[in-house]
This record gives sequence, structure tokens and C-alpha cells, in this order.
Amino acid sequence: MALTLYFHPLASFCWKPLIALYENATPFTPVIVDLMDPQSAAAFKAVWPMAKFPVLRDEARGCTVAESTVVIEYLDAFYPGATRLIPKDPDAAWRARMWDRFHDEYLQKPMQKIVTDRLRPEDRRDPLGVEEARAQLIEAYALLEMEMAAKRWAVGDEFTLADCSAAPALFYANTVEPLGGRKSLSAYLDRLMDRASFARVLAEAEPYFSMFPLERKPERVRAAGGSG
Ligand SMILES: N[C@@H](CCC(=O)N[C@@H](CS)C(=O)NCC(=O)O)C(=O)O
Repeated sequence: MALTLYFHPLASFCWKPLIALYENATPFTPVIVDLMDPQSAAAFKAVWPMAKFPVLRDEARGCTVAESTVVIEYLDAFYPGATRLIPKDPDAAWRARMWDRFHDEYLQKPMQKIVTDRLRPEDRRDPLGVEEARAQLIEAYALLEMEMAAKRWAVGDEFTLADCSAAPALFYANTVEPLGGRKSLSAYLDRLMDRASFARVLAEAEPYFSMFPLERKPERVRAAGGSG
């Protein structure tokens, strides 16, 4: 098989390309990287010395593709399927890229800050940084609640790159800082969880949820409640 994805099933950034691959039933070989295992970590570093996942290796084209957004751009360009993750329409394309950046910068990163702070030794934690990260999430929720009031997907009617990034970002953000009564955003998260590609990612990640370092573990429960 030409494509290999290096990833970990619990790692939020890795869910982005997994969703993209499942959307288009693109064949690939999954390689789970365990950074705690010296052999697995060394093998991964030989592919990508930064040792950050996800990373896609395309043997057929001789390319190593890092960064979750770029992996999706690459798949859309060289292994396109029925779901065009980067829309053909230039106006929809910049919107997809803008919301992808928004989800990564203002949801994923603050969520990651809150989670990784818990992995630090207790006397080296960063309470102010965590407080700022929570404030950032709440600010992003407020904007997205307005944005999603009239939209099905992040850019409108079509599922795109921006939804691949929203899914893990919102799912984990909701675990560390619940969406609360934000109806449009909760309904959007429910739609994402109902999407077959993301439902598969969640089902495959579920056995690892107990490894999540916060007391409140991720759960596959509807954010808005009911049938949505
Ligand atoms: N900007 C990168 C972020 C990748 C990233 O932070 N990956 C995390 C997992 S979600 C990782 O590799 N963590 C392992 C580590 O930092 O040692 C992307 O979009 O791919």
C-alpha cells in the first residue's frame, strides 16, 4: 500500500487526517506510534525527526508529509475522492482554510495546553496558562456559537477540511471545558459525531479514552442531548 499514516488513536491532531482518509475510503496502512516505547519512537523519528504526529508517508510519490492540515491538503490534491476537502470554489476554499486555522489555534491549542499541563510534575504546572487557555476556549465558543447558528458544516453545505479540524477540537474541548448551553455549537458537534468518518475515528479511539489524563474522560455522548 502506498500510503502510511503514523499516528496515535488518542491524539487529537491525528484525528484530522483519519477523518479525511475515512471520508473517501482512501486505502492506507495505519502505524500506531508509542512515544513511550523507545523502539517505536526511534522508528518514527527516522521518518520525521520532529516526532510530532500525524505524518503521512507516500512511498509511491516518495513524499513525507507532516502537519495535519497539510496532510489533508495533500490527500485532496493527490488522492481525491467524493468528498472534496478543499473546495474547488476559491471563496469556499479560503473559508475552509481560515476555519481550519481557527479550530487549530483557538480550540485545539488551548485544549492541548489544559491537557498537557496535567502531565507536568505538580510543582512545574502553569495555572495562569491554563486559566488563559480556558478563557480562550470560551471566547472561541462564543464566536462559533454565532457562526454555526445558520450553517450545517463549517463552510456551509459541504463537509470540508474545516470540519475535519472542528471534530477533534470540539470533541476534546467539550471534555475539558463543556460547551454548556451553546445550542448551535452543541448541535454542530453532534452532527460531526454522527458523520460516519468521525464516528469510526471515535469508535477506534474509545478503548484509549481511559488514558486521558484529566478526571473527566472523553465520552461518546451527544453534546446537545436528544436525537439532535
Ligand atoms: N501542528 C501539528 C501539531 C501536531 C501535534 O501537536 N501532535 C501531538 C499529538 S495531538 C504530538 O505529536 N504530541 C506528541 C509530543 O508532543 O511529544 C499538526 O497540525 O500536525
